Amino acid sequence: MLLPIRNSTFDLARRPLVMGVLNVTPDSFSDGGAFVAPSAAVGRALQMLSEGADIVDVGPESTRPGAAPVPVEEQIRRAVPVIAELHRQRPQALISVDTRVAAVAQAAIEAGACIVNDVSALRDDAAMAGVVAQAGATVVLMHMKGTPADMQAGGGPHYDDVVGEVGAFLRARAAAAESAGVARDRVIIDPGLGFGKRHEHNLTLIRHLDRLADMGYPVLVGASRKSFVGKVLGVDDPGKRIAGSVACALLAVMGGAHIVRVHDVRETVEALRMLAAVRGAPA
Ligand code: HH2
Repeated sequence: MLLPIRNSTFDLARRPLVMGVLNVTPDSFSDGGAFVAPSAAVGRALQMLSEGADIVDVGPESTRPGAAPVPVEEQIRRAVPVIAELHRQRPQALISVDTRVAAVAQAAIEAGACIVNDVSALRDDAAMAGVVAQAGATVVLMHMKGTPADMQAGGGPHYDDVVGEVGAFLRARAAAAESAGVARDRVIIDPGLGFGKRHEHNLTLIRHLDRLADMGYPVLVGASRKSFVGKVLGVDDPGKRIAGSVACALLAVMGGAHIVRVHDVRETVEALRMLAAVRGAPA
């Protein structure tokens, strides 16, 4: 499967891509506060690129369960200097912005971002699809049931067939993006692990990822350090969920995922290189 991003085309059948998480927030669930200073954030981005990240995903708003929305100006103030400086130092690097707000996406694109990672799948801001289409940006459409404020209330929502329902939602959101002018080949879909899902739903989605991969869009999976990993392992500290997270990234790629969104880039890249070697890919 081919994925154009900016002026390059990536052959996702040849190699999955690794998206490194860079949260420029004070309150993200696993790395909140660590990269609020722009220089620390740019340093972390450069480190992730040197460890083999293909994309750096800059997030100015935590979407952890219960998180409150962050005002637009504050999101721009957090993200734009980091994106601009990273783009200045590494003009070829693929930078994504993790936002649900069109004005933030627009400012990020002007600063050098080429991917909009919208966990609301273009639903929260009516202007978002137009911003993506106009810029020719690539967009990540993620499934979420509810909002970050309420999605895990009572342990999470009910599904009769979680894979089928997530797939139908993503198909509808991809159609909406395309009718707003986003090119079909610039759309990436994501089951949204941890976003309005009970424990078993997250595991079921990873087990049946092939059904989402069969939809014909590149599939991105973000399992990294999430609570369901901690729950399986009995590990409360998100920073100590690395092995479980790497296992999920491998399982996701083996199940058909094309892009994995991770905090622990070096470990994930090494695991994926082992997978490629065993599968017989050229070194
Ligand atoms: N997960 C998080 C944030 N953004 N975007 C996509 N496309 N897929 C995901 O699974 C996803 C995402 C949550 O993780 P993190 O960014 O580490 O935490 P926080 O939202 O607290 O900043």
